[in-house]
Amino acid sequence: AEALKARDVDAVVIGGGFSGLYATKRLVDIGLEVRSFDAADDVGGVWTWNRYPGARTDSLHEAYQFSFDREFATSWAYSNIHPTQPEVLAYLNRFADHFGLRKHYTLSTRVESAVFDEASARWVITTDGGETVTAKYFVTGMGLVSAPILPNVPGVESFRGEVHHTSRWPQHEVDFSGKRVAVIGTGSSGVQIISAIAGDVSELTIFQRTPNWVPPTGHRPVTAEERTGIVANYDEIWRRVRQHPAGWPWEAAGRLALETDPAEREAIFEEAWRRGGFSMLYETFDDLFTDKAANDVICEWMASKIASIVHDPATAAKLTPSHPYGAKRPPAADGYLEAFNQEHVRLVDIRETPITHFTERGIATSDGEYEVDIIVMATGFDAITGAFTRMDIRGIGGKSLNEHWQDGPKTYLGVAVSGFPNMFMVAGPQSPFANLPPGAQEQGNWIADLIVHMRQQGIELVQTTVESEEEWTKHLTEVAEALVTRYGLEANSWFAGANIEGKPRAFNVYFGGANVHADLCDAEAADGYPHFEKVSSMATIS
Ligand code: NA7
Repeated sequence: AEALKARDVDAVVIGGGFSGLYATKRLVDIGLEVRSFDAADDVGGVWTWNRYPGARTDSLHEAYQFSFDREFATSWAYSNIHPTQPEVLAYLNRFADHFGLRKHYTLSTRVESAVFDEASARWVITTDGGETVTAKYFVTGMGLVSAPILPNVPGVESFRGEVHHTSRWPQHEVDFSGKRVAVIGTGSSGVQIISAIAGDVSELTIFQRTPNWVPPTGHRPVTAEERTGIVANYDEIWRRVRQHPAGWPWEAAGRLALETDPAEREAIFEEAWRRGGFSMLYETFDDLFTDKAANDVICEWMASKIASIVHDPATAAKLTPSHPYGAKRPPAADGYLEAFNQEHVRLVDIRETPITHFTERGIATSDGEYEVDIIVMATGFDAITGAFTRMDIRGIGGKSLNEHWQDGPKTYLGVAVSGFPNMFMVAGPQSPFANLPPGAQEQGNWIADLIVHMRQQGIELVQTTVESEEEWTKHLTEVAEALVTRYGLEANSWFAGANIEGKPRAFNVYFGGANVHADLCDAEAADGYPHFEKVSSMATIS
């Protein structure tokens, strides 16, 4: 069947997760011939890779899906309020099946390069399967966190036990029972797997570089009433999602921490902590991002919570972050802090005692060797830009995207890049940090609408302008610097490219709100795409 797939198509899409699947669907809907690729052996995007114990989204069940097809969206429901990895993967598979998307995909195939050929005004895409495909439109949906990184210390190949990166988890179950296990990294993946396996292992050693604020998830089954509510309140849920800065089905809290009486504040924090997940950040007070003093109040409260849960004061102190809440992507996990009260769980602060190298038996730090059977790398990703910079993408004049982004990404609205005509990104660099599926749907629709517009107007190519890119990058940077997200630079946040030595320090995501971004995208379309140059043939583009 593969051999029958066309080598010259209207559009190539990279990615089989939320972004790529939806873009594929929309482009097929408007009548394009589409070839889509994914390196994984099945559709599902990051959810095919992140199979580690405890993996789940922090997004809420009713909004962690697409809304465009009411019947499809209400024909089933997730079973837990924060859907688990197997359920999200099942949803994406069902989505691909229901809309007949699989036939467009070439799986287990990594796109290695995408080069714009000026003579033919087409994108030339080559894969690690040795195939070359040409297309008029090139659309990426490669994921924000899909290019994994390992610690920058030597010797991992000499370790005799098992090593797994959370996002390259094996298909088979890893048996942790009775094993001595090391987990490196305490981001979202680290805290999830630590909570999930702490009770099974004989020894658990956690290597922490930067502590995180980790509220519980409030994980529980979706109630029968909530299930009915998804159908009954469908329009209201999605109206809220569209209007919320992070794409949650929530309203603003409508109150400020600094204007609330301390006793009432405590009660609000306590209740949000009980509800778990992003409630602490988005359902308590509206000034946490904008006002460092307000953020200090919630951090102080969470610090006392850590001290009340973790028995050993020295461990509690090490687990307490110094950065504002929201300056790094905040994780959530149930029983994470409690795990440190177990005799067999210990915390190694690698700022005090850095990892020097891996050994045959385990991990060596400046303070000695830790012998283990399994090492879990929960060390994260070359986030946001890594999927792009690990490929060879070239636009007009052979200019490489890597070069264009050497000081950090530059895009217009996170969707388009100057000098890279007819290339569109879903959830690309500089797009909003928010609940992903609704954003992927917005952007997929927007791209399809633009292509329809091009066809109606006889436009062959569009590219955004250098000025538009500068304008968006400037605005995005000003927003990030006005909020507590500015502390992300010091806190190793991948929001700011600061989790990797040598990576350009630049804000990679938009913190001005998914709602604001969607409004800007809508206006851009309504105004006839003023931030784009439109050409009817290659001769007029420069
Ligand atoms: P994250 O959030 O980037 O977390 C990675 C963790 O690994 C974090 O604690 C890092 O410390 C730590 N890390 C990274 N490099 C090293 C080295 N060299 N040595 C020790 N520790 C290291 O990735 P996740 O997979 O947890 O989550 C990614 C996103 O996926 C998540 O936010 C959700 O949106 C879904 P650091 O904080 O950088 O000092």
